[in-house]
Amino acid sequence: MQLVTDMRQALKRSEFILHYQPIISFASGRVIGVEALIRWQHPTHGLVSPVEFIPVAEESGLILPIGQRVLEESCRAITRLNAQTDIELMLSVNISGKQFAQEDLFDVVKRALIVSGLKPRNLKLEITESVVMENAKQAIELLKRLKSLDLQVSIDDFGTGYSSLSYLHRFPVDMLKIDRSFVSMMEAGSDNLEIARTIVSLAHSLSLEVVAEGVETVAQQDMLRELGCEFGQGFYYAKPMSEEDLLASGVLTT
Ligand code: G
Ligand code: G
Ligand code: MN
Ligand code: NA
Repeated sequence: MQLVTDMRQALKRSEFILHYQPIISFASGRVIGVEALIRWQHPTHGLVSPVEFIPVAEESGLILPIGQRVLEESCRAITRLNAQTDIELMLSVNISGKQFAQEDLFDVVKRALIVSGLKPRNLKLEITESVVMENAKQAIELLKRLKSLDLQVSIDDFGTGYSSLSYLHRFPVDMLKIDRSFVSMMEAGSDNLEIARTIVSLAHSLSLEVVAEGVETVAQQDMLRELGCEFGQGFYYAKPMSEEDLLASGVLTT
């Protein structure tokens, strides 16, 4: 397939770049971390969204070398940012299903931490609900092993998978991320508001923190804060941007 050949080239030519989207604390109004989001800086097509190529990268196995590059580069970038600013940012990195099933994920993560010098407590791995639930027993073992590195784990796109709620407490995770589909149409009296409320209360009953993704309006922020959700991420605060723009934008220091 042509796309796979192109992606192999892109990897060699370093056409994959990372953008970082701020995550804000509702309590302080400050940026507490960023999520790394990959883009393909294509020589003719411009900036290509991961939606277009991550599924093919998954299928072809290219997600493994790409994912390793993402981990190392983002850990290095946040180490640099943390050295240049007063704040200590957390870095969230998406781990796909195939990466999570990879034999040496533990070694890949450990290596990224060592080569970058990022403090393990400042790294958070985002794994989707459907991936962790697919093979729950193995997932629990791998998560325990990863967490022995002193990093954190969040369950991404929460609410869209098929969590056995009775099972959730066995997962050694730190945070749930409310999927943006629930935030998008969250109005007073809506089903989405009730779903968000349920997720926050479930999370807190398990001593997990909650971040809402796709926050686009002040109204959404206020409802989420009212529910007790701790963190928000979305266009209302900032779009994903390059490391350079993140520093220049001033969003980290305000
Ligand atoms: O940034 P954007 O909204 O276009 O991202 C779309 C999807 O691509 C999201 O579901 C996100 O989780 C996924 N994605 C973005 N960056 C990465 C990455 O570095 N690795 C993996 N596995 N998925 C990513
Ligand atoms: O699946 P994951 O949560 O990793 O995906 C994050 C994706 O959501 C990124 O592609 C990012 O660009 C996108 N995104 C971030 N903030 C917003 C937002 O406020 N609204 C919408 N529609 N998309 C967002
Ligand atoms: Mn994510
Ligand atoms: Na998500």
